[in-house]
Amino acid sequence: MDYKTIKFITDSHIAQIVLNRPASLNALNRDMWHDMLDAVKRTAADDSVRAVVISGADGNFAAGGDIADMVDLTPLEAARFVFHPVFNAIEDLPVPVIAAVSGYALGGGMELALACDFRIFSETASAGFPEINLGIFPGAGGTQRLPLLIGLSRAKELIFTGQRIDARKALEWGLCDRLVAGDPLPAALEMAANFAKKSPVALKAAKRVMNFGAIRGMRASIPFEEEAWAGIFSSEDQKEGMRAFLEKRKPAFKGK
Ligand code: CO8
Repeated sequence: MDYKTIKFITDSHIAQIVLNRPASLNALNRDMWHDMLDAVKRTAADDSVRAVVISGADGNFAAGGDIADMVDLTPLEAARFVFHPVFNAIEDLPVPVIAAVSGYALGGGMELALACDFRIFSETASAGFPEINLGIFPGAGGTQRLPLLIGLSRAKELIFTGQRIDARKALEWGLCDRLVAGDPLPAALEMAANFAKKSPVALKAAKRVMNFGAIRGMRASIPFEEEAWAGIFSSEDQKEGMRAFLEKRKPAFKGK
């Protein structure tokens, strides 16, 4: 099946999802929400798939949620835009999921990578959560998954400052598992092919059991995150932060 915003390929027991909106650095928009959820559901229903690789077209993973799509959302609309159903479905896939990250992995893009089991970065990748500079904060599981992965204070530092970190620091901090020179896709496919040789029964059981323990606390907190994240769309700061980005100027936040 052809999708508008992603490429979806299944071959030799490996499903590949390629984010494909290169003109906006693969920013995640509403169409991508639907395309990804459909591809993930098909993957979950396909017993021949033994591993999944997610990457981005044209040298970037994803520069975040699509700001043009979000700027005028009301809190109710923001609650529907948020990508929990897609990212939770990725995390719940019974088989291993590997993010091959090159270029930018920012905001919702990095949150997508966090929902995967593994993250392989190119040496030139750049990661972070710049939402604070837009008058919002990560709203697609990032406030919960990031501390689980790198610890609470480093997670707060990334989210409170909005700074971008390079791939070496991402490796040092545990945000990525491996660095490769050049395109990380071949290394991710090789890892996936190795998983595909293992017993699918044992591997699926191991993932299910390990995720169950790790995510129970996080899942209980996501509705709270969603309420707070959607609520911020009633603030002037959110409108100002996003409009300033789209108008290519610095935001002037008023705390309202
Ligand atoms: N949304 C929409 N468009 C974007 C985005 C984005 N997140 N990122 C880049 N683009 C567009 C630019 O507007 C530009 O379009 P145009 O050519 O029409 O002007 C094009 O992509 C290329 O970008 P730049 O010209 O800015 O490229 P640079 O190389 O100069 O800069 C950057 C690259 C540094 C990545 C810069 O584009 C940038 O800062 N982008 C925004 C990053 C950001 O703030 N991301 C967080 C977004 S908010 C978020 O992710 C929260 C979502 C939580 C819920 C939803 C989950 C998915």
